[in-house]
Amino acid sequence: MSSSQRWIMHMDMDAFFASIEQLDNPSLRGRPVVVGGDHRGVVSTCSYEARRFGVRSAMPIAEAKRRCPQAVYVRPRMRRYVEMSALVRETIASFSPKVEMASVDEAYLDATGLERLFGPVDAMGRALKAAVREATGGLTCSVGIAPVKFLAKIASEKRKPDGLFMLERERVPEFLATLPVTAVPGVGRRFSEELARLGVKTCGDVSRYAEEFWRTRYGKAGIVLCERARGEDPREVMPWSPPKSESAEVTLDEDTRDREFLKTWILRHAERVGASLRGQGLAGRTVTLKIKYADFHQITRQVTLEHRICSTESIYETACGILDSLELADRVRLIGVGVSGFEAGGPVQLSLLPEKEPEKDEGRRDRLNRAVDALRSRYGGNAVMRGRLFEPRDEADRKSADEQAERAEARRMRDRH
Ligand code: TTP
Ligand code: MG
Repeated sequence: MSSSQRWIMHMDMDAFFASIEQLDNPSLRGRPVVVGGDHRGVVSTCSYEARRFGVRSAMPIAEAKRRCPQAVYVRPRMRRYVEMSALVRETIASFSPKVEMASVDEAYLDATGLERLFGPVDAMGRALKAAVREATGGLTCSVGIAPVKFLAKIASEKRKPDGLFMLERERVPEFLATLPVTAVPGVGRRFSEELARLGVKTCGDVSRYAEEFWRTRYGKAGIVLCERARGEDPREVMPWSPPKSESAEVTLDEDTRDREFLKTWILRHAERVGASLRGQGLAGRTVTLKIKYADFHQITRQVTLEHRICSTESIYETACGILDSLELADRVRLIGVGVSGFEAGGPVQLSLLPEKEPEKDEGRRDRLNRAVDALRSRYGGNAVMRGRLFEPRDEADRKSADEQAERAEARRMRDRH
């Protein structure tokens, strides 16, 4: 067997939130534990002990209580889970130069050509499982190994919990022959119903129709289905690498010296840059204002803050501060705002920052901003307009904003999945 065979490893933590609760509170170990019951009133996840009673993720808590009244019901502690997620990421990073965290509790690793370091790829899988268990103080994960990404993910489900399943290249055809099309990423309920009407239930069934049929009938989705059904998945493991900066700029329709007007653009830029940073879990210390005058002369001015920011308000305030300190030499033709100076070595988890005042404040703004981001991604870019730029004034307002932010956080975790 050639050592250059491509191997993709997928690891997924077992009952992630619930296992952390059991780890942190030994009295919960071996017992049915259900995590959830926030405002949405649904199960986030539950321990394998609770799954025996038919409790599942996304089930209403009330239904879970009917099925398993004896379970211990706990509220999610997102901050702790994110912290654990970062620890898992650091641990598995030592196994391959190409690691892609695909959600809070799962990752792909490119395991190609690493035999000299770890031995055969299944031994590497076992070593990774042991490393995760040790680093976390006892959490287990399941590992799937296959020649391509989507098969590796399916493989990691096969022996859950605490399992390892390896799908060798030679066995891929027989594996696909009986694999339900619903297991292929991108085949949702509607598509699978249509496929069922065509008599296509398994990946093996897909080849009953020519590729041309799939292409003309379903376009891109049809081609992808054909590829996956043949065991092909060209997607690479995409290691995350941070951008150096995030910025937005605009060339104005008419040159202007109107500072208030320029500030409306700063706000829009702050909104865009902030949303992008938050989406990537980034925050930066340096804010840059770029201005091009009517005569095309261009200047940039930077401010470096003591703490990292990513909220729209903080970016806006800082960039406006720079503008206020500027003597405008001419009418302005272009205005841009950028944020840089991200912490080296990976995404910043604002929720994990020590609660120093400025960053704590930034944390609250961040949560508020995320609520807005979530609404936008759900209802479109213009669905939420900022009626006011700063925090809610009184306590009641603040509470509801915090609640909203928490809800968005939960949705974000779910959507990522
Ligand atoms: P999963 O990996 O889907 O579930 P799990 O780790 O709890 O269990 P398994 O052993 O089957 O992998 O999701 C990871 C975490 O994401 C999970 O612990 C809680 C959270 N989550 C939700 O909050 N809502 C959901 O609907 C799902 C599916 C997950
Ligand atoms: Mg999991």
